[in-house]
Amino acid sequence: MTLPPAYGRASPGRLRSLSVVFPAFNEEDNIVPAVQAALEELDLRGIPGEVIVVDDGSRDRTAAEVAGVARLDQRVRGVSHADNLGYGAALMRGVRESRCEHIFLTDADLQFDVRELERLEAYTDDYDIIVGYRQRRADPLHRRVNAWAWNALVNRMFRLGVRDVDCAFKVFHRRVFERIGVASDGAFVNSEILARARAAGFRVKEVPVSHFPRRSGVQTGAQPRVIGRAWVELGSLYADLRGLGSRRPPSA
Ligand SMILES: Nc1nc2c(ncn2[C@@H]2O[C@H](COP(=O)(O)OP(=O)(O)O)[C@@H](O)[C@H]2O)c(=O)[nH]1
Ligand SMILES: [Mg+2]
Repeated sequence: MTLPPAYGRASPGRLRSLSVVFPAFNEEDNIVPAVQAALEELDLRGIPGEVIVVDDGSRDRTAAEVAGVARLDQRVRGVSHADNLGYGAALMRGVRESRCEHIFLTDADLQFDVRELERLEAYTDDYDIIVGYRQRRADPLHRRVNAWAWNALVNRMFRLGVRDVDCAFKVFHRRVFERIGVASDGAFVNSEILARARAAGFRVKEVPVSHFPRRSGVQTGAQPRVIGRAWVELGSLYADLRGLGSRRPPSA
């Protein structure tokens, strides 16, 4: 499938084509409803597009479930990592696989309502990046407190200027990823993308979105392994942006 960038309606604030990217780790109960909701949204709004699921070494039936829906709808594509490489690695794999003019990065765990894409779409003509922020975050108190501190820290260190860095409801024009390179394989990826995009001068708009409790599957965002990796990647980016890094900056 090749989608010409100018395909579809030309009215202002409308998506001409959209790649929906779901990173998924052990989401066998959530992934099919998540993909179906995305397809319905594309259909309802008449947006040509594709849905890409990056199964990041899941040990459950996630990949098989995706293969099932992909057989029924050719807009759906599943790619799998043999091992669990991390949230950032999966997200960026999805970006590399994507072919549409805009890229919608969201989660596969049904904690967001894909129908609220319309709120972000309204700004796609005037901004390169539109990010959601969770009006009322449906996570346990300790997660909300940690997230508040983390947001304050990364905003200050990298001048991100967004109130909910890790809100998994973001639309990017693909020119952003053609310009910036991203090195983080873990959960720090959201901060890195925004820091590099801001530094490159891309325009960012924030929009409120709803958030719902996870009904099935296990939340991994607060595991010590995930948090430890985010701290290491934060240090790498800081060193890189200050020109102290021993590693080469990533290429786009
Ligand atoms: N690719 C990848 N995705 C993950 C990993 N851990 C979680 N995810 C996905 O990332 C999204 C958010 O994960 P979740 O555990 O709910 O994080 P939280 O909402 O921040 O607590 C879901 O779509 C998960 O399937 C991982 O190790 N690799
Ligand atoms: Mg979640």
